[in-house]
Formats: sequence, structure tokens, C-alpha cells
Amino acid sequence: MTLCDADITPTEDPRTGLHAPTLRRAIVDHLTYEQGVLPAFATTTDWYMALAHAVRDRLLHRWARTVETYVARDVKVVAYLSAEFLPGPHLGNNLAQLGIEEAARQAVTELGLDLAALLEQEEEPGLGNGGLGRLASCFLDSLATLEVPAIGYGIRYEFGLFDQEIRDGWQVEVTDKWLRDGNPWEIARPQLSCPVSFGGRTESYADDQKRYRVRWVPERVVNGIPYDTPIAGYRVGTCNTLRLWRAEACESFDFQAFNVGDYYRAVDEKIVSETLTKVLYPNDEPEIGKRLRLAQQYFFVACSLRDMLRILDLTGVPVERFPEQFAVQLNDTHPSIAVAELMRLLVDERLLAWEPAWEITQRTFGYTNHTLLPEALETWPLSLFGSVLPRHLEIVREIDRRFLEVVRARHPGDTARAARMSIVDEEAGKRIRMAHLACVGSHAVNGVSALHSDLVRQSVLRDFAELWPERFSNKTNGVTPRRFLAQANPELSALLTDHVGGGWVTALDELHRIEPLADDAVFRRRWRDVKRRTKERLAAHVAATTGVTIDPEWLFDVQVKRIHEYKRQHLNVLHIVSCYRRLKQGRGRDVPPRAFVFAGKAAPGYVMAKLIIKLINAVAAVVNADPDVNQHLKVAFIPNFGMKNAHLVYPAADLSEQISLAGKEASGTGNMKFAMNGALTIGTLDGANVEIRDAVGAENFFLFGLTADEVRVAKARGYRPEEVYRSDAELQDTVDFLTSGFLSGGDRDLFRPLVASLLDRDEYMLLADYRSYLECQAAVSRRYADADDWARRSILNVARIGKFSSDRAIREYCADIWETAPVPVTPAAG
Ligand code: NBG
Repeated sequence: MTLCDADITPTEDPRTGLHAPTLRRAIVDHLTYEQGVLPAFATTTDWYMALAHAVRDRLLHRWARTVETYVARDVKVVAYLSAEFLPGPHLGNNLAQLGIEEAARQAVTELGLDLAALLEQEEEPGLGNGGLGRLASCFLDSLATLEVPAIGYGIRYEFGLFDQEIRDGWQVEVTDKWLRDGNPWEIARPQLSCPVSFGGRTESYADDQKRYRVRWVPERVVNGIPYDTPIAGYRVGTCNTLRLWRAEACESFDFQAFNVGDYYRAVDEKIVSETLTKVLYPNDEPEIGKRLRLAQQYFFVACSLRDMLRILDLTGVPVERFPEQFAVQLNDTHPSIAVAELMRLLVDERLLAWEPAWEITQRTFGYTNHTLLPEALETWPLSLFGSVLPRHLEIVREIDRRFLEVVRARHPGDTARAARMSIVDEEAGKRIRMAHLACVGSHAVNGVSALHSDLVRQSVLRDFAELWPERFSNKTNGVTPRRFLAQANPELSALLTDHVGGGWVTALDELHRIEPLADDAVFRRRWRDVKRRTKERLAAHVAATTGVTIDPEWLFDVQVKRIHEYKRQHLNVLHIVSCYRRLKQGRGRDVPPRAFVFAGKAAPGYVMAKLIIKLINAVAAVVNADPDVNQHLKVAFIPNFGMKNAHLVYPAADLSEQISLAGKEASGTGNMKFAMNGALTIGTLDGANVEIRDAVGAENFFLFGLTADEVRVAKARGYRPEEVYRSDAELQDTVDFLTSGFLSGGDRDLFRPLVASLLDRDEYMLLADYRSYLECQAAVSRRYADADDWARRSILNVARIGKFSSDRAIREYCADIWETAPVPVTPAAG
């Protein structure tokens, strides 16, 4: 391979040019001067790195213009604080945002390489558990695309969420070493490092004006090093920043200890400091390393707020104007210690009086609640909190004292209310309620779907909603159509663009213009052809990863999400087992054959969730091997669900399973990703399902199950699952089959804990919803039998899904909570 100067488009800068010859030259340059490898010896990883660096140059070009523009215009910046981000692979996304996929393809092809193979090289950053982390990344995409100044602040976990392997049907966790080959997308900025204190004690003193002051004398200090990843908007000049913090020991050695010869203690300190950002905690672990988790949260929040103050100082803006410069959003309670930390910075370090500091704090923060599950609402034992953050404990107590004065003034004598609302739970062994801290310290509180926001107001935060009704609002989640439609489903995207132009990528509502085409037989034919191809792709992946062959002609019935009892993957299993039993009895052969596809991780310590995975695989093994049924039914569990295989899954689904018990799923976002790709939903009236059904039309949505109200009433009356079990012979037969030993090589005890949980308590009311679910599934089968009619409904789903773009969600946050506006960045020449 030779390169001569004639290969470069003469007017293009090799660092910024977007045409194939320039890109080609840039790739080879990076290979040689960054990787230090000759083309002849380069591995695919080397080429991937070289291409990534070439693309990153183009991003940094935009990034520099963006920073310049923001500084010159004195803009308000959204700071999105989130302990999790799930950006997914960057390369494909960045090529698309810059509009250079074709140029890149041409460039690498000319170098004798295959773009798809290079894309495949990327290790995805698994810095989140699921919906919450992915939402944060969808929001960053929309912020940049809408040209809103924003910084995402989070943690650079050295190990993201574990990789999942399936061995003998069980989940096995493997360390996620995503940084093994280096990360070409990030830039470390050690010069911007921030010191963060932990532990120790506080001392009071009088300052020169004899004012009472407190000083924190910490036990140890850790450094936070920021790593920046550019986040480009779609075909705009804006390129924002995702800034993730890594913990580093302040000194490599504790010289004091080193000098007295205690070498190992000196190294120990370094190890302890650097474990802070080692690993992401699974979100539904029953008991996690609490102390480390609190330390992680404080660590990234402290770094981020200090960083904002640094930016403020740099621009010469007085600290009183902090809320005009930054809108800080708390993504769930994980960063809610920020309320106390900002108070500490303002009062202890900037020497403001309490009242103005409090006003600044409240005007700065907004808080989004993402769950009603009591076990997921964060509280910290007071003693632990005080030992990690002694000064913050004092501040939280003072916030609480002042807050309770307000409550008591409003409701004199209502001591029960004051106790319920207090930030410090004086019962239950004294704990700090982080949701209360977030609520008291924010000017805006929101839920993530209409139903969930109502339930927030009626249940967990009811007293707060009564006190400050104006603070509460709903912001229904959304997902980015760039990644989840344009990139994940190029075939469908091309078809849509053919008919309505490409504007839908940034204005998803425009898809309503395909609605009339639902009645066009030729269009439906093309629609089905596209779906067929996406199903072939998924089938190939399923075969490669599980050995199970599924027929693209069949109905693809898909449930992918974290494995959790409330999400009820085992209700899906009950349906499959019932189908299996019917087939074995010679019934149910006249319905369209189905492939049931699952994927999702269980928290390593969540025994029941792991047993559900085993159950799915046990059913798969029996069903797939049984010639009596495997012409009608197949089951596959795709290992290691993440952003990469998600791109294959969403486009290929016919049926999207959104079957959580009503009132439990705050919103769901997978539901949106499926519908956006033309799947029909079978679901309960839970989370955003309610709004999706309203949008796509009740007749194009398969509804079943109790409503949230009915659940509440049934539980209040004393729900008895055994009675349901006894009253339904097929349910009985299905449930009994799980402990028959047939699924478990004769072991009748294996699935007994699962069955016992259903018969004893059935917390998530699977038995109550079983019959309704089966009837609804029968309706699905009848509908699918008419493939053309199914395609019509699929088209209508896509045509009417516009509301669920994260662009809409971000516009609402900007208008109602952040009070920020777009600041266009003039596209740089070059
Ligand atoms: C999750 C909810 C989902 C929701 C996402 C994003 C947490 C704590 N909550 O229903 O379970 O879609 O947040 O809002 O992860």
C-alpha cells in the first residue's frame, strides 16, 4: 500500500477533512505515529484504534469550537450528574453523527479492510446497569443534537458491569475489562484533577469577623482525574463533553510510612484510594459494599461540583450566580449528596451565610426519581454516613432542622408527618433518606412517565408533593432515534427516508407521514421484507451465540431487560410452558409458530433472578430438543445483553414483552425502542406502556393484566395466590410442571424456591395476571396469522412513536426545569 500526497484532497486538513482520501491518510498517519505500527504488521485492533483516533480528531475540532462558543457567549450549562452512563460503542455512532460513514467505508476498503470488522473491535463501555444509564446517554445525545450546552458527569469505572456467560444454563459473571486495549475516545486531563476528602472530624472556629465557622479535618484525600469523551450532536457543530472521574492516590507512596520502612502500608493507601472507581455496583444487589458505594457517590459529586466552580471562577462570574450558569440534574438519588456538598462548598469554603447558600443550592438542583421500589430507595446508616462524611452529616442535620421548622409551621402538632418527612429517619436504626435530601434541596422533582409521576406524588413523596405541589412534574422518558432507529436499523431507516425524507432523524414526529402508507399493499410488502432481513440477522446471532436455530418466518417474541422478579420474565416462562404442555397434549398446533427470545443480566447476588435465568435455559433445553414441539416453539437466551447485541435485537422483534406488574416499572425505555422499530407490544398498564398505547392506538397494542389501582386494592384485601392456583387447572398444571423434575434432570427441588415464592406470597402477582396474559397471547397469535394486517399495525406503531424521542424529553427538561436554550455552534471549516 502506498500513499502519496496526491491522495489527499488538496484543500482538506488531514486532521479535520471529511472526504475518503483524507480519512485514509489520517488513518495511516495514526497507525504509524500513534500506534507505532506499520500497515503490513497491523492487527485489526491497531486499525480500529487508528480509525478511532482519526474520527476523534474530527470530534475534537468541533469540541474546541463548542468550548470557544460557550465561553464567548456566557451560556448556561446543563450538568447531568449520573453514577451511570451506557454510551454503547462510539465509533459507529460518531461516524453517523458526523455523516461520514460512507467516506470511512471507502477509506478503509481502499486500505483492504472491512468497516464492519473494525466496528466489531470496539469494547463497549458498560458503565451502567440498564435503563437509567442508557437514559443518561440518550439525553447527552439529544442535548448535543439540540445544541444545548451540557456536561455529563460520572464515574470512570475501571470494570463496568460484569460480562455474562451462560454455563449449564446458569449465569456466570466475568470481569468486564473494557479498558484492556486502551480507550481511544477519552482524553485524560490530570491537570484538572480535584482533591476529595474523606473521614476524619470537624473543628469549629471563629473567623476574623468572629463568625462561627467549621473546618473539616479529613482522614484522607483522594485525587479525581477527569477523563473527557466528546459527545457529538447529529450533523451540528455542537460537541459536548462526558467527563468521568477516576480516583488516584494523592501520592504514590505515603512517604511518612515509606521513610520509617513500612513499605507495604504505604502501598496499601494507594490501593485503597484507587479501589474507589474500580467497579460499578449492580443496582439490585441485596447488600452491597455500602461504604465504598457511598464513597463513590461522594467522590464523583465532589469532583463535579468543584469542576463547575472552577469553570465559574475562570469566567469571573461570582458564586451567587451559580444557578444562572449551571442547571444540575440529579439522576436518581445516587448523586444526591451533591445538595450537602454544594452547601459545604458555599458555606465553609466560599464563606457564604447559610440562607443565600441554601437559595443557590435549591435553585441549582433538579431531581429525577426513577423507581418506587422500596428496596431501591437509598438510605444510609447515620453512623456510616458520619464516619465517611462527618461534615456532611452536620450539614444534613442543619438542613433537616430548618426544613422541619417549615413542616411544623405548616402542620402544627402533626408530629407523625414531621417524622415521615424528616431527612434523618430517627427510627429504623437512624438512617439518612437520600430521596428526602434530594427533594428538599431541589426546585424541581420529576418522575419518568405519567403514571409513575402520579404514583410518586401519591406514595413515596406524597408529603412533599402536598407541601410543594409546584415543584413536581412529569417528564416521560425518551430514547434517541439516532442510535435506536437510524443506526440499529439501517434497512428500515432507508425505507422511511425514501418516503418521508431524512428529517425524522431529528424530528421523529415526522414519521406520522408514513401513516397513510399503512394501507398501501406495496409498502407493506417492503416493510415485511425489511423485517425479514432484520430477523435473519438476529437469527444468525442467536445461532452463533446459543446454537439454537430460529426460523425468521416465525413470530419473534422478545423480552430483553434486566432480570428482576417485578419485570416478570417468569410470567413469560409460564406462558411458554403452557404452550409446551398444550402441544404435548396435541393442542395448539394451529397457531403461528413462535421463537421466544430472552436476554438480560441478573445482579450477581440476586438468587431468584439467577434462578429465573436457569429456568429459561432449562425450558429452552427441553423445548428445543423435543421433536413433538420444536416445529412450533423455540426458546433462546442470548448471553451478555448490552448495547452491541441490542442493536440486533430491537429491529428484529415482532412482539415486545413489557409485562411488569402494574405500578412497578417507572417507565421502561426498551418498550420505546421496540415500538420505534415496528414491534407490537404486549404489556400491562405500567410505566410508559400507558402512553405508548395511547399514542399507537389501543387496537395496535396487546393489553392485559391488573391496573396499578387494582393491584393496590387486591393487596389491601389480602391477595391469596394459592386460591388463584386452585381455581385454574391449566395454571396448576403449568406451575406443577416446574417442580416435576422434568426440566431439571429429575431434580424436583431446583425450581422449588421460585414456585414457593409464587404460591406463598406472589409479590408480583404473576398468578393473578396469568389467565389474562394467556388470553392476550392467544389474541396475538390470531393477529399474527394475518401477516399483512400485522405489518399494517407495525407501520402504525412506527408512525405514531414520535413522542418517545429523547429530543422531546430534553426539550421539556430545558423549558420546565433547566431554563436553558440552544446555543448553536458555527460549524468549523474543514
Ligand atoms: C429505572 C426504571 C425504568 C426506567 C429507567 C429510566 C432505575 C433506578 N430505574 O423503568 O426501573 O425506564 O430507570 O428512567 O434504574
